[in-house]
Parts: sequence; C-alpha cells; structure tokens
Amino acid sequence: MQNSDKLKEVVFQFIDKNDNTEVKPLGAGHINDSFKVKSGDKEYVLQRINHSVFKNVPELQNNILRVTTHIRKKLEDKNVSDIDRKVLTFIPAHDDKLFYEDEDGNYWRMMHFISDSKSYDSINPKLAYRAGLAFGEFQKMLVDLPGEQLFETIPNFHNMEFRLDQFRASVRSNLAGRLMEVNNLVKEIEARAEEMTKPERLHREGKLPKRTNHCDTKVNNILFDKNDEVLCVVDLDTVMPGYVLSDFGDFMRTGANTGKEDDTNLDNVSIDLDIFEGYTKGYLQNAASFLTDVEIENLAFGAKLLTYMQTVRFLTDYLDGDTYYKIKSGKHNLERTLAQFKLLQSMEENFDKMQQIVLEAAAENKTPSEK
Ligand code: GN1
Ligand code: MG
Repeated sequence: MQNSDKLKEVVFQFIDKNDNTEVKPLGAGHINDSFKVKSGDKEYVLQRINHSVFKNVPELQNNILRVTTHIRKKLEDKNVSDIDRKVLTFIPAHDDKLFYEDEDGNYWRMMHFISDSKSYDSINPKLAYRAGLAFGEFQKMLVDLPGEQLFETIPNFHNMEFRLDQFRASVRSNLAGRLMEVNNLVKEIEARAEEMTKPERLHREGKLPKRTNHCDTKVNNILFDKNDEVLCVVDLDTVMPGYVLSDFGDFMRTGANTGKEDDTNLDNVSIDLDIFEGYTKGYLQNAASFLTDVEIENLAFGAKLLTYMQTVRFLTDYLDGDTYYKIKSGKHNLERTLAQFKLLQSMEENFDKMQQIVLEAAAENKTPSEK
C-alpha cells in the first residue's frame, strides 16, 4: 500500500481529486510512516498510523481533536496571530471521520503542513530555552482541558514498573537468543530498578499527580519558524495523563545529549548542562505557577528516569528480536541501548548540578506570595 498511486488514492479520501498531486516520504519517526503531500498550491502531511502500537485509532484521534480544539481556543482568546501555524489542524475524511481505514486495515490521517517551519535534532541553549517555554506553555494550556481525562492511547506508556515487567518477561523468554550478549546491561538495569520506580510509589501515596502530558517531548517535535521562534508542538499521538517529570525528562534525553540517540561513538554522548539549564529556565518560567513542590523536586530525576526507560525499552526490543521500533541495521536497538545507557551514566555523574539548576530556576519563578 505504499506506491505512489495507492498513496494518492488515500489522499483523495480526505481532499478532492487533483491531477497535480505529489506524495513524498517525510521525517524520521520510529513508529508511524509520514508523507508530505502537495496538491495544487496546498501542502499536507499524510500519516499511516502504526495500528499495532496505537490500537484504538478512533480514541487516539478523538484525544487529538480535543487537545487541538482546546489549544486553538486559548490562542484565539489571547488574540494570537497566525494561529494556523501554531496548532495542528487535521482534515476529516469525506465521511467526516478524522481517519480513514483502507481495505488492508491500514489507518491513515491527514493534517495541514505548517509552512516555513523546521525542526532540529540538536539545538543550542537559546533554542532550548524557547523549547522549554513552549512545552511549559503546552502543559499549562492543557491544565484545564474540559471533560474527562484523555484516553490512554498506549496504556502504561511511561509507567516504569510496567516497562520493567515487560523487560523481565523478555529476559525470561530470550526470543532472539541475545541474552548472553547483554547480560551486563541487564544487571545495570536491575541495579537501578528500585530507584526508577519511585514515581509510581509517589503516585500511589497521593503525592505525585497525573496531568495532561505530551509524552513524546523529543527535541524534534517542536517546529520553529525561519527566525527560530517556536511555532508549534507536534506529534500529539501520546498526549495523555502522565507525570510532568516525564515530559521534562524526555526533552533532556533528546535535546541535552551531546551525541545522537543511537551514537555508536560513546565518547560523543554526555549530558549538556547548558542546554539543560536553558530548557529548565524556559520550562519553569511557564510551569512553576501550577507545579507542586514534589513535581519540581523530581524534574531532574525525570531526566534520568526517561533515559533509563528508553534504555530499557530499546533493550527489550533487542531481546524480542526488533519487533517494535523501526531499525536501520541488525544491531540498531543494541546501539541505541548503549548510547542511552552512556547518557544515563553521564546524568548520574552530574546529578547534583542538574538538581541545583532546577531548584534555582524554580526559586526565580515563584510568585511573591509563594516565596
Ligand atoms: C518513538 O516515533 P517517535 O520517534 O515519535 C516512541 C517514543 C520513544 C522514541 C524514542 C509511540 O517516538 O516513546 O521515546 O521513539 N513512541 C512510541 O526515540 O513508542
Ligand atoms: Mg512520537
């Protein structure tokens, strides 16, 4: 279902037929397939939703509709200009649903392409500050999302206890026969398991709330304009209830890494404290007003946790024989695991500094009555 004519057939489920239509691959997500569509003078993004990962597509799209409608309303109330480039707009299929299911059981959706935008896989402290403001604002706008909580598009997505259960099951079944090769990593993961499941315990004790989170705050999920001002937060598949430390942590895992997520030269990989500081300042400028002390005290921990969680998830997939993430080579998931583990070790070495940066930025952003 991927050749150009078939893709165009899908496109015409959402917009009127036009002979002047082109479809090209776009982006580098690990889960969905994305395409850029040009039809006449209009540009769109077409996506095939990975249905084995996102099992309930109607609920997924319903979440996204609720979130984008709410954000649009907030931007309108503030008289923000150029709103169509600041929030995603999905295009209903001809039957008015926000997705289309083809005869092979593939699910598709289409949205407007945000013009003159770009994303970065690695950024500088100034852009990190702007990214922090953007994700802080994103969470803040969603604090009062009306109605019930959002649907959990992937149940237990950032639940570390659950991720460890999955990992241990994969170790036991050793489906791809790769356990021997990664024995040391398994020990390193187990040695940190107690520490890393702390948020679930705090939540059960009523000390750590769940809020509407983005749950995939990778650095490349922010679109900037040509002047490097933030336009829009994208990739809303996983917007669902979660701990704010997860969103904070996932940005640091991706944006504050001096190397790449799958760097094979581990000397490249470490925590960049200037980026950590830039993002923290931006984030807390917008978020300090609604966060509790416990949430703030655990933000730096969130950076460690999300890096650990990604180490565990990549290793689980390696043990399972690469069934979840798209891979570029047979060892890709192992390379990703090693690079994430190296980043985790660097965060552990620098943890006191990270914590200090967070607490100082939080103190600066407390309202006078809270000081
Ligand atoms: C996946 O596909 P992408 O790049 O948006 C994953 C994230 C991981 C990330 C690792 C639904 O995101 O949770 O952190 O890869 N998304 C899902 O880079 O599993
Ligand atoms: Mg994603």
